[in-house]
Amino acid sequence: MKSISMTQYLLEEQRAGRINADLRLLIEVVARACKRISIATAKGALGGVLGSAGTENVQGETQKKLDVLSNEILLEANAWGGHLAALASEEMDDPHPIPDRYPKGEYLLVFDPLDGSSNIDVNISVGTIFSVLRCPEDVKPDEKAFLQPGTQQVAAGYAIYGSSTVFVLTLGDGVYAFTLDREQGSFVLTGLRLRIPEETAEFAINMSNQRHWEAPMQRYIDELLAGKTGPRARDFNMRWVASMVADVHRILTRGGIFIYPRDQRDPDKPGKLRLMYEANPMSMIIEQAGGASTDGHRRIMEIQPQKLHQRVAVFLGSKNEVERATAFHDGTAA
Ligand code: AHM
Ligand code: MG
Repeated sequence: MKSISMTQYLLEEQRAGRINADLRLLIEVVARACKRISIATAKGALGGVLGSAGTENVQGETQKKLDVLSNEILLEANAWGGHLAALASEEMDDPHPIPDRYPKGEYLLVFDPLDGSSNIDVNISVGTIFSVLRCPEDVKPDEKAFLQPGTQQVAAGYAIYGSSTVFVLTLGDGVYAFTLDREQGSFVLTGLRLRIPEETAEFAINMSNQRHWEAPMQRYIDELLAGKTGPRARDFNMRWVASMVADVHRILTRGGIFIYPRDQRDPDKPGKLRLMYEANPMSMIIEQAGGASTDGHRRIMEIQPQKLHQRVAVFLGSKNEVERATAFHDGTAA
């Protein structure tokens, strides 16, 4: 079978009138940046990219060298194309305007440049997550312009830097996967209209936080752990990579449920993951593949963001299991 490159796939989407030239360029530029991040990640110790950068981001997390480098790669790649009004990132306090010397476009790009940073130094999969929004007309591209619910995303995707590098994309009509051919240097279409099985017997959660969870969450997981002799009458398997991209990629491939629940450690942090550049893009991908995504109460993509770096509880994956877990929280306050 003749292989189809991402460039060809995007050009065909443009010819069919499903995307415009600017959105095509935007996706190509993000994919090119991901290729550079993939190369830097794969060099590991030889590239001098491991370890801490000695700085903190707006969330008070210590930045790794590769967090900082990946952020710079994405900023630099996207500055000059004329397709963006502004960018925002997990690693920057405020949105980053396009420099005055370059033309501005109609799109906003928001990303987590290197998700799963705690896995960089131990050679476990990490990734880049991104979301594309339209900048409202005649509006300054400041933080307010970004505060749109996930249903407004025009595209979303991630790149996983694992044993192979895979770029997963949705333009709002199905989910497509492209594997990086390292010899050719290009992304090749390897997954068409991916679908997540509705039923699953696999869950992903950081069990070490169990004592901090709310009661409905504790009950739901207790039932899974009870296995064959419990109320669910079957055994469940558990996986937790601690890289959201890797856990989501597994779920996209063979099903499962991923949960990072709200907990009682810090009342200012309803969950760990960030709405705009982790939960929303992953929710769009999961829903486009036939899965579901909630915060335990409502559909994540319908949440009106109040802040760029807002956190949210995340339940996503196989539809029936996400609905069951969400039902445990019905009637309890969000
Ligand atoms: P990061 O963006 O700083 O890397 O944090 C997000 C990551 C997710 O990829 C992952 O699901 C989660 O944090 C793991 O958290 P924990 O270490 O609490 O299990
Ligand atoms: Mg992250």
